[in-house]
Amino acid sequence: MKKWVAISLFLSLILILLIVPVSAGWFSDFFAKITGKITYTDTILPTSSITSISSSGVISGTASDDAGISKVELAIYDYSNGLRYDGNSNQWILWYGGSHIWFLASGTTSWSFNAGNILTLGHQYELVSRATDTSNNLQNLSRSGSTTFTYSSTPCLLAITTFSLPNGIVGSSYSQQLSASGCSGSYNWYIDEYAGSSLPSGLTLSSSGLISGTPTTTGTYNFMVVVYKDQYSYITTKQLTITINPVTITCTNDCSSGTRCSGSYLQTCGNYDSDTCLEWPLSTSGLGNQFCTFGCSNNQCQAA
Ligand SMILES: [Ca+2]
Ligand SMILES: [Ca+2]
Repeated sequence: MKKWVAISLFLSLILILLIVPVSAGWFSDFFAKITGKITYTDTILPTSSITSISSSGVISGTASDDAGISKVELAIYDYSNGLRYDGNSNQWILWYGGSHIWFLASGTTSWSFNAGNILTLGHQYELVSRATDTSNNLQNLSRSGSTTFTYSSTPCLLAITTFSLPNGIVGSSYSQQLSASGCSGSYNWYIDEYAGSSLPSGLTLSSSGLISGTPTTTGTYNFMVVVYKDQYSYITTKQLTITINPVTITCTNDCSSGTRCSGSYLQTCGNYDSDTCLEWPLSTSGLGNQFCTFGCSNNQCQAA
């Protein structure tokens, strides 16, 4: 009988050990769901790109996100007339600058907009897309799909596909090739130079899109790159940034702490030059030195 009591107690203990954590987890999850304590923070922004335009004016593209896309919007500019399209009133209005006027495209991860009835043959357009994810995050506009095209029987989309550039270091050579896609002919690149748009000093952009040179000054530099093809028939721009960092000096500590005698001077371990490491002061510099009137002995100034 005692044996059965012991076995049943043992089994009960195992059962409790198994059930309690599971139940606790279930209850806490269930409770958290009711009270909304489990909150998922969606920090990944959606992206979108414009992939094609058909001869009938149907613009298509894609969008992606970790949580899902809720909508894709477009903004269209008619460069030939200085107009922008107001998708809400379905009319072209004068473009005096200012923010984009967004209107909805059809679809989400794969989207399209039939612009056939609003485009004019021979006109040049700029097209921008932006996606919103299901957590209501907007696409970062500096990474938005942006392209230009001339509407013709064989329209093509020109887009800059370089979104970011690596940092550089003062005094070290730098070389990065910019990239673009779409349309026939060779790419021609230049920097749109205006106040606040310049490459780091020491760097240049070649007409083939190579940023190269040796940076001379630290800082973060924003600039507008322009690419065009076929005598400016196709042209598009993008804002890019390069950060130039200072030279990182690598060094080793010649000492860690304490003092020592050097001739008749008592020296203190410290940082006496331009690097970040510790060293003994130069005996001739006198920096950090304490004169030992009666000379040094056993790493100490000698007594009189
Ligand atoms: Ca997201
Ligand atoms: Ca030093």
